[in-house]
Amino acid sequence: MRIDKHLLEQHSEKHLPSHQKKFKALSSILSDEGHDVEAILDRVAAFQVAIPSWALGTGGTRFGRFAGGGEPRSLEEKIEDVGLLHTINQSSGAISLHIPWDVPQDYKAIRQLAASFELKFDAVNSNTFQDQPDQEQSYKSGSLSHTNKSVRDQAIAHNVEVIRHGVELGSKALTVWLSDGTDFPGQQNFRRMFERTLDSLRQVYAELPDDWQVLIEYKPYEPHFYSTVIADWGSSLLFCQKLGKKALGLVDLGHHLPNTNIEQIVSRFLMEGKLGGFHFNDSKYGDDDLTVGSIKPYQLFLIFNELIEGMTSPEVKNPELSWMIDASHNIKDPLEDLLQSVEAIKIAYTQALLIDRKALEKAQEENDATQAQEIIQNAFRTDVRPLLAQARLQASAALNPVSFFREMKIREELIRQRGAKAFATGL
Ligand code: PSV
Ligand code: MN
Repeated sequence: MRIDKHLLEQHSEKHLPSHQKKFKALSSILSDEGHDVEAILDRVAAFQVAIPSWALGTGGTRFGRFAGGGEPRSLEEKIEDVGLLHTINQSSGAISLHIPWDVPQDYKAIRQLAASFELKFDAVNSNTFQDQPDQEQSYKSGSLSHTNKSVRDQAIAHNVEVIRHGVELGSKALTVWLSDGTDFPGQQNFRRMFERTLDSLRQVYAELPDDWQVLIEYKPYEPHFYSTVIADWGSSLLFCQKLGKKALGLVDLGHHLPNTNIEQIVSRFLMEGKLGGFHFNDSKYGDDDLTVGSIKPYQLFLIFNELIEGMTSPEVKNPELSWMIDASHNIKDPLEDLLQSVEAIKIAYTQALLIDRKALEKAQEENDATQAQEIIQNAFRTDVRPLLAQARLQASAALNPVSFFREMKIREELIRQRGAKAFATGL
């Protein structure tokens, strides 16, 4: 489904008077405070968040799946859905594929389709956490860490195949999330599992093109409940340091134990020049994969505070980051949820841009905790939504993405085209 530009213009015109009032008020306050509003708008417009191909359908939970209808049935339709999002918000200009859920058949056609929506291919993801029908060895007891070399070899070969698909599409990174772990004390030797995984990852790393990265994701539990080989940021960093320059850590917000100080982890990774990217989502209990910013928007803002501090400090030398969403939907329309998630990420980013860094540094030097809090919360409590809307207006996107999606009855149209019982491949 393609959106006619005129419909976006009509929508924006309708909402323009109220937007202009808000934008005028905010930009005059920000200018008085010494901010360069034009420069902020440029940064907001440039900030793009990749959409995971597996979040376009309702993922459900292990207790059920309530399909909303009109889900994309093929890789082509997944690209069309991300193209739809990008047309609406001009902020979702990339798609992240998961192999073998999204094996491209005709690279040229897939590349052309993505380009027609101005989409790039973000990191490609390997999957050794499920067995495929045609596969010889089972991953029941692990993949890259398995005790049996044949299983490890199969998992290595799969990762290399994923790199090949990515190269054909123009991706520049492989994301490895390893579910390998144990469920019972004594089940495996921790050190040997680590060593076998490192040996396997070295073989995958050797196949990376020069301009590629491998992003190493960590997760403390699930699907295994006693130990995970890459359980935490320390383990991820260890693998990255041992593998080399092209290996970087990936922070999935849902992959931390409750109350973990994720912003400090971000700062540590950046300090070592080893932060590769993000999987954004939100959670209350575990890897809940909820809409970004729906539960802990302050934490998200504090993470962006560290990101901007690190990315703007001359002493921090970290490569460019991959920004991705990793979410699952059960009751919300996936496309509406993704529009809300991208908005939440950009709100946190924009608020963090407003932090008076010089004043904050002074407060920190003077051990003035009260003033430090005043400074960061002043930025956090600024309603920056008119800046995001203005950036969208200037990019010919929808002033209000979710209401545009509803006004245009996009889900109804997708159901009409694809059917009420169309299921996305993936989770
Ligand atoms: C695992 O929970 C994860 O966060 C990894 O990124 C996977 O690739 C993704 O979710 C989909 O299962
Ligand atoms: Mn993830």
